[in-house]
Amino acid sequence: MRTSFTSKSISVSALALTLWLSPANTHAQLSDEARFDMLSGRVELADGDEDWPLVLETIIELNDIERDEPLPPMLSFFEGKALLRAGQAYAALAPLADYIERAGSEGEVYHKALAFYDEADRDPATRQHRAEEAVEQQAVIDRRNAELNQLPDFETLAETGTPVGSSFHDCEDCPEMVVLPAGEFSMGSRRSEYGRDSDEGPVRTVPFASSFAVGKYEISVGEFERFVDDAHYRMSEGCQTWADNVWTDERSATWQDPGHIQTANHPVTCVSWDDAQAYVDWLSGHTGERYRLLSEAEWEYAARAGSDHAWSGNNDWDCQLGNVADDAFSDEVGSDNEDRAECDDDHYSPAPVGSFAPNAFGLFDLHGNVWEWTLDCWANDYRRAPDNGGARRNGDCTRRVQRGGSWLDTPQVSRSANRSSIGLTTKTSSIGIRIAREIDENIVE
Ligand SMILES: [Ca+2]
Ligand SMILES: [Ca+2]
Ligand SMILES: [Ca+2]
Repeated sequence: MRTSFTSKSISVSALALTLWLSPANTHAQLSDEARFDMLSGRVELADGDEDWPLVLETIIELNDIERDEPLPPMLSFFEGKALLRAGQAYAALAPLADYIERAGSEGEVYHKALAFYDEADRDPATRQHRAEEAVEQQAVIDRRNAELNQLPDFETLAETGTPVGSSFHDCEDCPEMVVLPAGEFSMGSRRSEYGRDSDEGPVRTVPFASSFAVGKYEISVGEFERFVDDAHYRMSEGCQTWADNVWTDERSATWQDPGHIQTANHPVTCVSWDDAQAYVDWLSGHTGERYRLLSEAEWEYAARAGSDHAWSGNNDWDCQLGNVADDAFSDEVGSDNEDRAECDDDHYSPAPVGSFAPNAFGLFDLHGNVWEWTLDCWANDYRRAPDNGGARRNGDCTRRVQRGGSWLDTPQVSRSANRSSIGLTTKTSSIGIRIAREIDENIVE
């Protein structure tokens, strides 16, 4: 049973109270650990006194102390209870859920936490909040559907003028595609680029003889769901998910439950290269068009969108460019990687697709959010790579190239030139899908 921290912390609480009541200048001299114990004791006493504002105020102070460990679960319990009693039922749900998940035993406090959670869940204010959220979400979906319904199919687009840069889709529920121009670009990075790895060279010119189309967004959970339902597609068990600062092989994790919060509009993750292949094969059959993953060269061409900078159009990262490990991420996981983005992009896990600015080709989320599978077999550099923009079929074909970095990688990892590889059958909560579609028709440039 865990009605207080530990017997040690009870005696510490008494000490803490003494210190707390002593002159204010004593506080400034306390070590972070002693201050933590003192404030923890204050929370416990304030809870006993039913002084909910003081509980909440003190937990904010505790959060400001720099420590390697997350706050003890018991503090989440006190926070949830205080919020509930202070009339903030909806806000109480998260800390109570955190306590229930991390409690580690099912003692008296655990059952109290369950009861508080139920109370907060049934509260009219929570219901009101949920109803408002549902209305907002529906409005986003309606707006998106209205946009999609106005998209032409490719033939109509090709008849009506200059399709390069325009969007189309091949069926009502099909992913939105953008026509990229034929052309050439310089693939790879210069030695002076910060964060560069030796596998990003030798730099070479890659031509694309004809236009092709690229998915405007990463494939979303909703789009993948249509495939799974229609094809009755079955996937292997498990996925590597990121929890408590480590990768865990989670048997119960799936693309529907990848260990982070998601809606139909979030990018699908926990999909293997084979799953991505199955998706494009299904979409090709469904539409009668040739859909596939991008080659690595096509991916970098799409990501650069005419730019030779580290990130499309920029040599300095800013948080408008995409969803990477940023201040929000560091706060959530309690880590402080010095290469993380020193700004707040507002997402510590994947963001709904299209939440950030598009690049000059009108494509979203090439930098960060989720990694994207490409067709190519892995090789350590570009020697012996195809010179026509196609996919590499020599090298280690048990591994495929992934591009673009993700929500838990640094901005350097999301650079246009960065490369990485991952086993064909591996699924992680940081890798997803972007698709290409071949175009046979003559394009008006
Ligand atoms: Ca982020
Ligand atoms: Ca991405
Ligand atoms: Ca790399």
